[in-house]
Order: sequence, then structure tokens, then C-alpha cells
Amino acid sequence: MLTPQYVKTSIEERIGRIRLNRPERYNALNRTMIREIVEAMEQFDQDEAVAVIVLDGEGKSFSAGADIEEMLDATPISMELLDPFADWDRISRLHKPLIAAVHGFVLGGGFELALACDLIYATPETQFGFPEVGLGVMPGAGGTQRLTNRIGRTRALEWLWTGDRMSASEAHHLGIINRIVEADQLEANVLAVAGRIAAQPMMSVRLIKDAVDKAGDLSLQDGMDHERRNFYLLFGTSDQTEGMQAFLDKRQPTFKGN
Ligand code: CO8
Repeated sequence: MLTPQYVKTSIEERIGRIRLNRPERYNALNRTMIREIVEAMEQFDQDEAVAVIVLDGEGKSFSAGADIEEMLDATPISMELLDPFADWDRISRLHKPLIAAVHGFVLGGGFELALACDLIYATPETQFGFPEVGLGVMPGAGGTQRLTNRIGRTRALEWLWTGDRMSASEAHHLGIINRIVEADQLEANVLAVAGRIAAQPMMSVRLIKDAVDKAGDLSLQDGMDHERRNFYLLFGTSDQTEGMQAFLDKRQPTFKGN
């Protein structure tokens, strides 16, 4: 990948960090930026030095959504040919935990990006919302599906139709975000959670995500069959032997990630 223009990346103690970096536009997501975010995620997903990926935003907000200027002259045909959501779809194929640490405005495509992450932590002042209806469009990067999966049809329709902004406490109450953390502690808190997950046996973390992702797509029995296969697979790892032996020896386990 060439040097990214709109994201900053770094690796700190097995945490791959991606920071949206277009603060003068509230981190509005243009196509290049989305491509850069997804490529950074995929690089970290493949990098053995990274166990968990954390996404946040530079400046006053996480993201005010897709770049409206870029979309203004789009047509159905230009959209079809461009296939802008092909990049977004790649996020669902990542294996490592993705954590969003959000603040300020988390709107439209910015909200969809956060919802595509596995865990979301937000400051008390964060405002979430899908204002697309007021622009004569609608969410296109999974917002109608992921919001409905999280909060149910009736509540999702109200937020999507009104375009109202949702406070962090409403989002927390609705189960959309994991936790509300004061702004000056958000980064430290998220890195602490990421660090705890990074210290877990890697294959367990990976196959738990894989099984949980099936819960929305498969019937209960098919989902449980899938879970069982993942459970059996973990008996092929050295971390399973170590985890169970350490318990029996009454000592702390030392996991190797395989
Ligand atoms: N796109 C482009 N530019 C933006 C965006 C955006 N989404 N949001 C803010 N900006 C720009 C403004 O135009 C302004 O630029 P300039 O300084 O050149 O005038 C600058 O950022 C600062 O913004 P404001 O002056 O408006 O700042 P305020 O503090 O008054 O307001 C808000 C901040 C509330 C965030 C306001 O800017 C706003 O409402 N932004 C638009 C929010 C929105 O409607 N988002 C939804 C976009 S549509 C979408 O996300 C569809 C997703 C589907 C995926 C599509 C993939 C192709």
C-alpha cells in the first residue's frame, strides 16, 4: 500500500491502530479513505505482530459519514459500475477483533463503520445518527441491517426515518455500544480492553468471533453445529493444553497463540 493520505496507522503492544485523519471534514469518508481504512485493517489482520485492531478518529469527531460532495453527481449506473460497497464488504471478512473508540459525531457512513466493528466504546458527548433520509437517500453500507439486528425493526425504523441523533446514553441503553467512557480516559480504556483480548489464546478469540458471526445468519441448530466444530478445532491448539494444564497445576498459563 502507498503511504495513506487519510489514515494514520501504528502498532503498539500487539494492537494495530487505525486513526481516521481528515479532521477538517469531520473525517468524512471519501472512497480513497475507505479503501485506506480497509487495506490497513486487512494488513493488520494478516500481521502476526497484531492481535487486535483499534479504530478511532482524529479531531473533533469520529466521522460525519460518507463524503457528500463526492456523491452529489452520482447516478445509479455510476454507482453500479463503481461498486463502492465492495470495499466495505471486506470488513466483514476480517478475523481479528475490531474495536471502535468513537467521539463527537458518528453519523451516516461513520455510524456504519462503527457498527461494522465488533465492540464500540464512546465518550458521553458522542452523537450517533443516520441523517441520510434528510439528504434524499438512505444508509447503504449496512446501516439498515446492522441497526435492525442490534435494536429491532420498530426502533430502527424510527431512528432511520426521523434521522434524529442518538445520544451515547441512548446508544448504550439500546445495546449498540459497549461502554461510555470519559473523553480523557477513552483511549486508555480501549487500549486496556484491547490488551486484555490480545493476551487471550488467539485461536479461541478468532473462533469465538467466527461462531458469534454465525448467530445472525444461521438457524439455532446450524449455529450450534458450527460452534461445536470450532470448539473441537480448539483441541488442536497448544493453548488448549496449556490453558487446561495450567488450571490443574494452579498456575498462570503461558499462551503461544497456536
Ligand atoms: N461530507 C462532506 N463534507 C462534510 C461532511 C460530509 N459528510 N460532514 C462535514 N463536512 C464538511 C463541511 O462541508 C465543512 O466543510 P467546509 O469547511 O469546507 O465548509 C466541514 O466539514 C465542517 O462542517 P460544518 O461546517 O458543517 O460543521 P458543523 O460543526 O456546523 O456541523 C456536522 C458538523 C453536524 C457533522 C455537519 O457537518 C453535518 O451535518 N455533516 C453531514 C452529516 C451527514 O449528513 N452524514 C451522512 C452522509 S451520507 C452517508 O454517510 C451515506 C453512507 C453510505 C455509504 C456511502 C459510500 C459510497
